[in-house]
Amino acid sequence: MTIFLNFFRFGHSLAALALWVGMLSPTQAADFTAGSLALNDLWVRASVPGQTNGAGYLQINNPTSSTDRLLSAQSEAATRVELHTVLTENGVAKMRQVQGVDVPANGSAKLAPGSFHIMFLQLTGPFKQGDTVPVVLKFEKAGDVRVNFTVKPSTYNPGGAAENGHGAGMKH
Ligand SMILES: [Cu+2]
Repeated sequence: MTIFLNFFRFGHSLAALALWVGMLSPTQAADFTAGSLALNDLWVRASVPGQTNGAGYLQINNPTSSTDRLLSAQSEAATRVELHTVLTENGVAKMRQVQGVDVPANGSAKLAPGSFHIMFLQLTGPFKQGDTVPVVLKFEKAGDVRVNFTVKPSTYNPGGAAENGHGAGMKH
């Protein structure tokens, strides 16, 4: 913050600040960026035979002092794309559509198995391991950003946690 304060103290314009931030961006190791948001570890599981839906996950880091919000996602890989979370009711995990996923200021949002995810409904073709799935993510403040989700093996489970099958079984 000291550097930011110095910028204002020395009377640089907002445009100069924007340019300075823009020059810094390439040094960030994010897979993708949306404005100041860093998007990392974007993945889906490879489809298993008969599977018609898929779920996408990613990590969103927000280094700014204002909250942002993931509002929606679009992709040619599915007939419809929704934002979902997983709620447990009477011991049964069920997916529910949500209107957005908050990305707190100076914080992060993680879309991960068993929680928030991008739901790909009625895939136009199976997700194949090693392929990428192009998606446009829409943020309230950072705007639209085109990203690619990497297709991991159908058994991929980075959290290692027991999960209530997100593949063919879970009902919408
Ligand atoms: Cu879902």
